[in-house]
Amino acid sequence: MLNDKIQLELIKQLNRESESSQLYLSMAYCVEKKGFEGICEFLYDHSNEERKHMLKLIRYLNKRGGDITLNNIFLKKITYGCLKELFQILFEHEKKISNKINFLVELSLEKKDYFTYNFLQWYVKEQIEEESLIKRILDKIQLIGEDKGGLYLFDKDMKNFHKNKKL
Ligand code: OFO
Repeated sequence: MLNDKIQLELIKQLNRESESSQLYLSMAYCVEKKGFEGICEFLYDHSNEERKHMLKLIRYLNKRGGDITLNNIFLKKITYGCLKELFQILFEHEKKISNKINFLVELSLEKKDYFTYNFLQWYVKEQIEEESLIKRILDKIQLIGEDKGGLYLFDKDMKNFHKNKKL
C-alpha cells in the first residue's frame, strides 16, 4: 500500500504531466496556424509524449492500489511573441518538472518506498533528455535569430525530427 503523502504527490505529478501535454498542444496548433509545419509536428508529438508520462503514473498508482483524481485543467492563455519565447517558456516548464521529480525521488527515499524510488528513475532519465532537447532547440533558434531562410530550414529539419529523433 502506498504511503498517503507519496500517493498525493504522485497524483499532483500526473496532473502536471497532463498540464504539460495541454501546454505543448496549445502551442502546436498556434504554431501550425503560423505555417511552421515541422515545429508544430514536434510539438504535437511531444504533447503525446507528455500524455504517456501521465498514463505511466496512473497505471503505477493503480498497481499500488492508489486512488486517482484528475484535475480539470484550465490552461491559462500563454502569450509569446516569437519562437524563441515559446521555447524559453517550454524550457522553464521542463526545469520546473525536473525539480518536482527530484522532490518525489527525495520523498520516496525519506518514506523508504523503494518501489516508487525505482519507478521514478525512468522520469529522472526522461527529464535529463527533455531538458537537453528543449535547450538544444532554443540554442538553435537563438543562433538563427531573425533570419527567415534559417527559420524555414530549421522548420524543415523539425518536420523530420519525430521520424529520426535526432537534432
Ligand atoms: Fe516534459 O516531461 Fe513529462 O515528465
